[in-house]
Amino acid sequence: MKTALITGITGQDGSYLSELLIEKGYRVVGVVRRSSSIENRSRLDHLPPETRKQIILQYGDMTDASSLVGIIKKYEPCEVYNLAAQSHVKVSFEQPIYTSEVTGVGALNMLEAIRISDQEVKFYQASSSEQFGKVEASPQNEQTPFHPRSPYGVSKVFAHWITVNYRESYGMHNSCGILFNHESPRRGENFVTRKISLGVAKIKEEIDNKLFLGNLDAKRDWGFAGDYVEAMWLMLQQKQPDDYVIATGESHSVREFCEAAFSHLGMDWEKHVESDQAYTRPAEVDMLCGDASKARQKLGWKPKVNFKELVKMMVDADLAFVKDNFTYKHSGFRLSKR
Ligand code: NAP
Ligand code: G4F
Repeated sequence: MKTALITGITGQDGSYLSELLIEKGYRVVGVVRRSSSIENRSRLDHLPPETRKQIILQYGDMTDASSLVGIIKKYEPCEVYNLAAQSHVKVSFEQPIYTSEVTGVGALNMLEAIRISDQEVKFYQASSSEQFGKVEASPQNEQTPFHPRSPYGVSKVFAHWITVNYRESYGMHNSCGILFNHESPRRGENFVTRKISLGVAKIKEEIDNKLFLGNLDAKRDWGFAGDYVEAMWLMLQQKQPDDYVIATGESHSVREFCEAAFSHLGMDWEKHVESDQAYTRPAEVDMLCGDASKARQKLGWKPKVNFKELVKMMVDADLAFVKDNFTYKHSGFRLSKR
């Protein structure tokens, strides 16, 4: 049985990738951080017991190189997917050094752990469209120069180039997936799409009345996370390692996402959305749109879920979530069940 190691297994992508790899017959080892609560396993909670048996959770941290060395030695994975990161762009302005240690140097810690193990490992690095930042061409492809706009983006550029450097220097099978924004009902609640879908559901159920957002003009190329983890796996099945842009090729503004989400539940977004400077960033990425032709040609990958379907999927899931988790009290307040 093949063993795959996933860092960031408790995150959005980690959970979808685990399911995919288990379906394909892998034993999955996931790196988890020690936390005082077990809440951060919630994205794996829905897995049936027989699937859970194929997942081993092992304590470790991207900033603790010795833990990564120990994990590679102990489990001898043939594929390593490095998804762990402090992945929130705005938070990276508040914690720039921490972000660079986890998101940037963390990747190098893993590459070193693999290099000194002398094992044959295929490595996937979760690169990001944030690396394009203040875009120098549109749509962005593998040749577009990087111009990151945040400590997160800069850290990802470091992780990307060190991955390429270890490929060129040591002949390692390292591939970078430059993934554009991808979302799902499992998206963290402080990313804009999920913030909107959850906000819409709470407003529909009269738990809230307003949704406060930052820059509505920003445009993103949004796809579905379940489609994108398939591309990660495909990259590691290639004979030659390489770097690929993964995107839908369609770009929509935050405003358009709001319009689509509110109108799906028969509401007018303009009555509920208000602007709040607290959610803007010191430097913004105005517009991202990816060209995934190389992935289509070489990996045979293309997205299956379009923008409208994604919005509907997220809003429907959050409406069910809100109905399940919030209850009406006769006093007139609605209280969270949790
Ligand atoms: P996510 O939901 O924020 O998950 C991040 C994961 O990293 C979590 O499992 C988290 O663990 C883990 N982590 C954070 N700090 C760590 C540390 N010091 N040591 C070990 N693990 C740590 O992110 P995602 O959306 O799934 O994205 C996966 C990867 O793709 C990230 O690297 C992200 O930067 C990158 N990416 C994402 C997108 C996107 O649109 N989603 C696009 C391009 C690239 P806890 O649960 O303990 O916090
Ligand atoms: O949802 P976001 O926070 O995602 P962002 O910054 O594009 O980063 C995500 O995608 C990257 C891929 O390009 C990943 F690498 C990264 O890890 C992460 O997953 O914000 C999207 C846009 C931004 O322009 C932001 O300014 O939405 C705008 N926005 C407007 N109001 C908001 C809000 N973003 C957040 N999080 N919260 C708001 O209230």
